[in-house]
Amino acid sequence: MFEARDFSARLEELTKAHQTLIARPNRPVETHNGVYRRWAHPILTAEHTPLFWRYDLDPNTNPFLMERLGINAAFNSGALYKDGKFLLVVRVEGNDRKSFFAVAESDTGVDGFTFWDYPVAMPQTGEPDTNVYDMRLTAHQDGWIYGLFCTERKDLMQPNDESAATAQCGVARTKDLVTWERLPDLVTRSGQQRNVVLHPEFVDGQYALYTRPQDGFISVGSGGGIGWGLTASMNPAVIDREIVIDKKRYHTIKEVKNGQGPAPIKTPQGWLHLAHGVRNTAAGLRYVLYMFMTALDEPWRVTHSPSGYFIAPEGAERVGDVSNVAFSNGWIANAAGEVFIYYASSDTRMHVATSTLERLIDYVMNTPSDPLTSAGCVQQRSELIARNLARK
Ligand code: M1P
Repeated sequence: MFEARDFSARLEELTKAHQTLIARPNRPVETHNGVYRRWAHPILTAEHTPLFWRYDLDPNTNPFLMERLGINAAFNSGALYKDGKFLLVVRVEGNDRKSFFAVAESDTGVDGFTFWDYPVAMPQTGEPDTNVYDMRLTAHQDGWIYGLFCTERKDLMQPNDESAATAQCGVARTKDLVTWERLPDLVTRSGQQRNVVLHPEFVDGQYALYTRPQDGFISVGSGGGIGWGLTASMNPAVIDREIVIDKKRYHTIKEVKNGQGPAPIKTPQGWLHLAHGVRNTAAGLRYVLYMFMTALDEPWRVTHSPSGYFIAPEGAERVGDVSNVAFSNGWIANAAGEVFIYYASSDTRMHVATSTLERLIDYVMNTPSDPLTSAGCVQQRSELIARNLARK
């Protein structure tokens, strides 16, 4: 049964627990692989959302202080550093399964993330969104901050299947993450789109987008791979020609599908990319993160492609609403060359891992690529072993 507590005592208890959670200092995990360090605590969870989003705090209408509008998850966040704050545009999902965007800010980038009072009121197009998620933020050369996200609607071609959906790329822009101007959805020749990301600079005087063409909602079919296309305007954004620059490939971490993560980071050596790759297993799909680099003057041309995954779900990260998923659509590189990699685990919570540009460039440029066969991998590893043993 319930403990006999009055409304105000229970509210005080809830408030204290919430404040303690938000104020909990984070710390880097001791062991690391030299490439990045994970931090011990998730930086955002459903429990981090304000109590006043979830509870009716009026004792007259909610005498039992019940949670009225529960939050199920906080994950897949876009990221931006602005005016001295680390800002995440978080995919928050209610118990009703609908996602929405909400901004959380932190002074440190690794802890203290606090949600702004109100979620983002995203304007609609003529075809309202049923569900929106996974915003990629790009501070573009044109002066706007763009948010590209997935807009999901019922698939009207399959009227008898209530689970049939279509995915397209929604486009919005802002100067402050508070007021958003909604632009028309991206138009491409592909049936559906998800994981679309705006490149931060003009290319040949045009806006450049990383795309993820797909035939179906979950299955990419003959599509898949990270695509690339140019559009003269973002209002509307129309891509006539889409090329695949990073293909899905048999018996790799991206054999089923892949998708660009956040917008790439410019470095003197090339554009650093973070992406997710998906493979099939007897237990379902497994999502991991991987990196690659493209040429500075030709951001569509892959120059370096380290083998295997960069981050895979580990320990408690492996379990959640959609288990065995690591997903990232946000990272921040600061002026000191530190990189904050924001990733979600199992469609449930947000984490941070930190590295430096120097280390990530070294990782991407000097990690050998995937030999694609067991024999090739044995040879590659044996060469490493031989070099190391020769040093003894
Ligand atoms: O459930 C795992 C991920 O599935 C989708 O990613 P993709 O389009 O690559 O399959 C997205 O719905 C993403 O939000 C989710 O984390």
